[in-house]
Amino acid sequence: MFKKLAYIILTLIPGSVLANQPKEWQLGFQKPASQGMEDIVWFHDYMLLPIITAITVFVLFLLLYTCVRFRASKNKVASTTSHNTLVEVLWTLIPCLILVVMAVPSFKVMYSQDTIPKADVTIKAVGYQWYWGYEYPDENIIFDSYMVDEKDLKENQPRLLTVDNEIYVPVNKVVKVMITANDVLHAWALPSFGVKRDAIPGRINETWFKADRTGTYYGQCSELCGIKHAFMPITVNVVTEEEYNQWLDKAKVEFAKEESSNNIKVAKKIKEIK
Ligand SMILES: [Cu+2]
Repeated sequence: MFKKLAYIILTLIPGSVLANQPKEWQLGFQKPASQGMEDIVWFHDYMLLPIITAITVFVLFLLLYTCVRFRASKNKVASTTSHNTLVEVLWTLIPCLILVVMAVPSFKVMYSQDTIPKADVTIKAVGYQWYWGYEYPDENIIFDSYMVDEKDLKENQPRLLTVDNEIYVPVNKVVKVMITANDVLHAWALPSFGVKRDAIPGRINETWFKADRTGTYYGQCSELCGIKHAFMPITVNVVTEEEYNQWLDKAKVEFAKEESSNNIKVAKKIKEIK
């Protein structure tokens, strides 16, 4: 009964509310779709936010208390006290302890982001001014991914986030992303997976995610990279293993590395010249 009701309510809510993309007047994060992002959300909601709120309220209370208690009309002769050992030790020690308490779960999250498990799928993402190039090195697939112009959008395709060639990954599999750039700094970021890494020319950064539900996920370049920085979105389709294999079969033909890879073209040219 409850499940049925929940389903009816869910179908009544417009798609945009449930979609994995930013929405108008959004507060907080996008809905997590990986353990990594769930850890980040937990850390933010149950560690950072309560501590920040408590400190802010406490400082505000101290300020107001001082303003009222020591106002000029009630406190004609000001105190000349300039030191108090106990208070000084406390206001050094307590913040230290708060930082230590925060550091423990923070390091845990950072460590899990940094340790890449054995990858099921490896993707190489290359930032260009202004689009992303993708490569599946194990599958000999290579293609470019450009933003779709507003006038060419189909129904339900979000503005500034839709691309012509999306990446496909299987659900519940470890996806390793190797990130680099070809011209200037870019950053490959996907909020629902809790992933953001700089794309640096001449260097490869690695990150990983394991999407735990299917769907279309949107991200953007997150490092100011020039005039069209805002127009190089990232679209990831998380699909079932079966659908992924179907896509692979299609992509191996459509995006075969031999035809589009510059290196191979150059190698062919050199052979011809010889
Ligand atoms: Cu960029």
